[in-house]
Amino acid sequence: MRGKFITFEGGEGTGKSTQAAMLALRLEALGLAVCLTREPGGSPGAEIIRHVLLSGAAKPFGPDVEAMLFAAARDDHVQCTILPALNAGKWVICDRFADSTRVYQGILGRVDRRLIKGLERVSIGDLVPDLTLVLDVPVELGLERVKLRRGEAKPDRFEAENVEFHQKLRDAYLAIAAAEPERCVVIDASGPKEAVARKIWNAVGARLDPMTFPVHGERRRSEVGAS
Ligand code: Z5A
Repeated sequence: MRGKFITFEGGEGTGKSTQAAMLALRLEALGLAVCLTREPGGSPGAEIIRHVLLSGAAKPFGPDVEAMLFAAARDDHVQCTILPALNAGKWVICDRFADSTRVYQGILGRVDRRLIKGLERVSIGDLVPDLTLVLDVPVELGLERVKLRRGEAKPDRFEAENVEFHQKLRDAYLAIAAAEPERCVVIDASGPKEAVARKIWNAVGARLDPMTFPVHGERRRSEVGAS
């Protein structure tokens, strides 16, 4: 049986990586096979492109070229990591996916919608997440978390943008979620990590019902009822 595909989306510091890892552990505790991955990256070729993008080396070429590079990375990631895992029955949890290109390059970078759509068609084809969790926090809170995490290190290419940029990001994610309610659930991620994880678990349970997914082993039963 093909696995399920869950993506995490949202602005900076909303807790995507933290929550993706927590969800992966929780699903594994049910006895499910999980592939935890991220974008840009998630496969050897895509990790090389990640370095080019996040270092800012591609910025001088403009948002069209950055969008093409994100799509090239995604194509490699989908072919080498995501599809093989789904076909092997694994639950794939991906920290950012195609919505990030729609928002960062399409809406913020003003890349033509037709180019974004065309790149999506070639990089993901008909692969649509079964569930997209859009983590939402006020911009100031997200930036504060990122600043705390960074310490003395330099902000990366996208962290360095101003507050107005991050507010537009937040609005764009909420607009995508409103337009595709069958795929997306908005999670208020401003509370403590465990409280956010509970909301996510409830959303995953309501949409994908992992308890009923066929698995072998005893660990799954021991988790039933835990919240
Ligand atoms: N990008 C793009 O432009 N186009 C694309 O198509 C794709 C990506 C796929 C990838 O950066 C960059 O690429 C990204 C968009 C762009 N822009 N930036 N910058 P990345 O992979 O390095 O990082 P990110 O995806 O942007 O993640 P993030 O926003 O920096 O963080 P996060 O994953 O949302 O949060 P976190 O790392 O889980 O948590 C941040 C800190 O907050 C950390 O210290 C946690 O311990 C803490 N945290 C988390 N949750 C909580 C709660 N609930 N309370 C308190 N503290 C918390």
